[in-house]
Amino acid sequence: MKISLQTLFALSPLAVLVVAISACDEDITGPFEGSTVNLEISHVVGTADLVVDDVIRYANVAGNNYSVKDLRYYVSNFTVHFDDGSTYGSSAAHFVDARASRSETHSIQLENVPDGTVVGISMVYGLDAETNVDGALPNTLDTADMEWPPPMGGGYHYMKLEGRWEDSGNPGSLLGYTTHTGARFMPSMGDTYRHHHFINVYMDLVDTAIDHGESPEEGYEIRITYDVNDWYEDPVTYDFEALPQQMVMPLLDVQEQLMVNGPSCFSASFATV
Ligand SMILES: [Cu+2]
Repeated sequence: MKISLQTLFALSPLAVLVVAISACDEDITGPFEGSTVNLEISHVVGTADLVVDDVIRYANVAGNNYSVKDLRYYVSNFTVHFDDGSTYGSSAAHFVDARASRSETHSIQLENVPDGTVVGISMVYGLDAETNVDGALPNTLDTADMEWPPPMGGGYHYMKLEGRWEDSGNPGSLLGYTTHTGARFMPSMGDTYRHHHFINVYMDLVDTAIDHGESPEEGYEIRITYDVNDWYEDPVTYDFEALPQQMVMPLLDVQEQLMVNGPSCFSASFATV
């Protein structure tokens, strides 16, 4: 859906929202100029680096052998947590494509982070309710590809994870899977409200001081490791063979299962570079 800016301003609550989103880098300002923290995401499957292609390289805890030929997603609302309980963050949403050829999407900068002792970082995997609105994200090819069908509620996919898997009952035969997550609102299926399936993720960090004053030339980096295999375990075992279909967008129980498994996909460590 395309809306002109003028139309948006006519719908003023929505306009305020969109302006807030497009100005996310400015939404936390002040006279203090803190440190820039680079968030660097690396994608792995267990102990192996993720290779995005159509080769069956991986196995999950249910015993499904699978490939990952596509992994694209949004992360948003990065927030740094300090030892005194204070937080600092940005509501910005970031598109990530796990392919090595799109590694520029694997680095996210958090600007003006104040001094303090950092004990954790949190984020939303996907988009929160305010951001997951048609037209809210910049109009790019990546964005267009992530749109969620209007008959299923509109907005955007949080994740497109696709590949093929080996059917154990039929060795050698490969079937496709499309693990797409997002918010569902389908009155025809009985929905009386929008089912938001975004995931709140909190990653512990070993206490690390950010000190802008003493080492302004130093860059701080938080390395986030995203293990794709953890979608399939902890706490719920996810088995391709047990699913009624691999296109899981309309399946509330599968979306909810992915929601509870998602947080364990992520861990973080601090580095000074
Ligand atoms: Cu989809």
